[in-house]
Amino acid sequence: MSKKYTVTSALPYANGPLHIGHIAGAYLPADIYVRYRKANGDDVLFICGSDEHGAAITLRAKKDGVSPQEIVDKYHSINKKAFADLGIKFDIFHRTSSELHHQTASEYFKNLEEKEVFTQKTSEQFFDEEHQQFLADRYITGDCPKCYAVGAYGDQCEKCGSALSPSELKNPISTLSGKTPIMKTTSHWYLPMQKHEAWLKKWIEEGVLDDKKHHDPKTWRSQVLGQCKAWIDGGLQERAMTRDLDWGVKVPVEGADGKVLYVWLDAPIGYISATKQWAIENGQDWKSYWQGDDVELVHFIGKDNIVFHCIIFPIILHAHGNYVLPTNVPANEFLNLEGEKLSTSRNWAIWLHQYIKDFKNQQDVLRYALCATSPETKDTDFTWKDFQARNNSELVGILGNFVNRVVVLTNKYWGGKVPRQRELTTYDKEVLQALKNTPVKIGESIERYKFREALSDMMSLARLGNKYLADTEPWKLKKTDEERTQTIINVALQLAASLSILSKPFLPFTAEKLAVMLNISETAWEQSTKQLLSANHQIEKASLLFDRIEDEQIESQLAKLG
Ligand code: B3M
Ligand code: ZN
Repeated sequence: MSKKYTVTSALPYANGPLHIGHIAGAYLPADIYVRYRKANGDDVLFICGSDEHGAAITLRAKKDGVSPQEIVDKYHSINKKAFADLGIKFDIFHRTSSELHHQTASEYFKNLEEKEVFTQKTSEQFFDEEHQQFLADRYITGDCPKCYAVGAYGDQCEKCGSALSPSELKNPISTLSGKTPIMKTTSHWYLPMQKHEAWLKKWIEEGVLDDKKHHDPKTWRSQVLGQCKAWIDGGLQERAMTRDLDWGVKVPVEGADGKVLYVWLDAPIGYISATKQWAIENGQDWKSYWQGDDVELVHFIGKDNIVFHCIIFPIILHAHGNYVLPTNVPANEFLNLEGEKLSTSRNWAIWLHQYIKDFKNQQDVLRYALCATSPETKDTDFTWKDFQARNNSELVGILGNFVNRVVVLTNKYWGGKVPRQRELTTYDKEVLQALKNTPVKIGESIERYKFREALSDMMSLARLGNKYLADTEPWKLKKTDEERTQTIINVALQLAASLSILSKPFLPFTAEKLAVMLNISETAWEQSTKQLLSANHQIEKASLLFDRIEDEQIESQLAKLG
């Protein structure tokens, strides 16, 4: 059986639109990875969907005075469209409010409950008497015990960043009624993570699972391993897997009325239910992407989701049995904007749907800028100036310029017919050698989740093409040496053709335009190592791949911030 790749991107909460921080964190790298693997002929399934449960959604609904369902319906479709507009091409973009998901998560919980994976326990929790409701952490505000800021949430103080639990807050207030909540006894299902410490440690630190080699820990990013180790060494604890809330997947046990699964239990199961939905729609077997030795599961996420994907979900998968565990979790660090943390409430963000509106047909410019500054090993900064410079000097100046020159000359000299290659100089051979080697190099970088490096290798090939033309000056040779001119343009055209395949994971819209311009249909990665254009092949007229971005556009974007 051939290997299968199940690739997931974090399910975005359907409580607001997407911004560039989300895209850089979990979606663009995954899309590049998947596009490359597909071009490589691998069997890949790319899974995502909306995370539609949890207090983030109910709070948002309350604020807007509408039902949670209305909120998730609205943002599910906005986000689904924004992803498609940017060329983030999931095989399925599902949703956790769907019946299939509820059923899947519910069965999963029952399975674990029967295996006695959970412990049940009662505790005292905040309760709003006026609303007759237990209060999720986010529903309680109070004074921070660490920095004394007012308005800290039950799970975190946004002023000093401390992680809190609701009982630590001074002067707690229910956000529902504005009154002081009382303490009331409630019972919940807990996951005793400490029981799983031994095998988890082996799996994470040595890449060994059930006495078998599972993956090479050296292939994991150091910050991911670092976070996992810190969690494990800090001592794993039990964590409640259910909540008193009326929005979510109902706890499928008698007498558990008013309780739902913790959103971080149900959301990752959303990857599985999405796969089921895809399988139904495509007449496939979902299990073959989740079970069996030949499956590689890869989770693309932001760093704030590491513990859920590297510890909690693996415990859930392992406890159930049969399921594969992730072979890698290439989590990204954060992307800042103009030197500051992205903030939804301060509108310090670039919204994806807004970008798509303001920069028509320039999706690839954002993809390029975000990949080039991808926060793979540390937090990085997105600035509009950098975005402009990357477009004007790299996309327009290098890739666009190279393609334009060679296509224009082919049309001008030979009516768009690819000229013949004659005797090759050492320089020509060097260029063709680079054409042969670069695809392998890019592929290796992508397989190691080094997308910035991969992008830079792709651009190096375009840069080489540009330099080759500048050095050989075929426009000067045309009058004196027809054969030499033909050879140079042929070689340059071969590079351009190869770039139409190599640029596709990063710049899919541009790659398509380039393929149309060169009138070629090859898309397989392996083809990009070859000279794809034969003599006399007819190409189209030149059209610009990229447009310059002017200062005024950048200034008007900067004015929108904050
Ligand atoms: N919705 C959290 C987030 O966007 C969450 C991811 C779920 S992945 C299963 O940070
Ligand atoms: Zn604080």
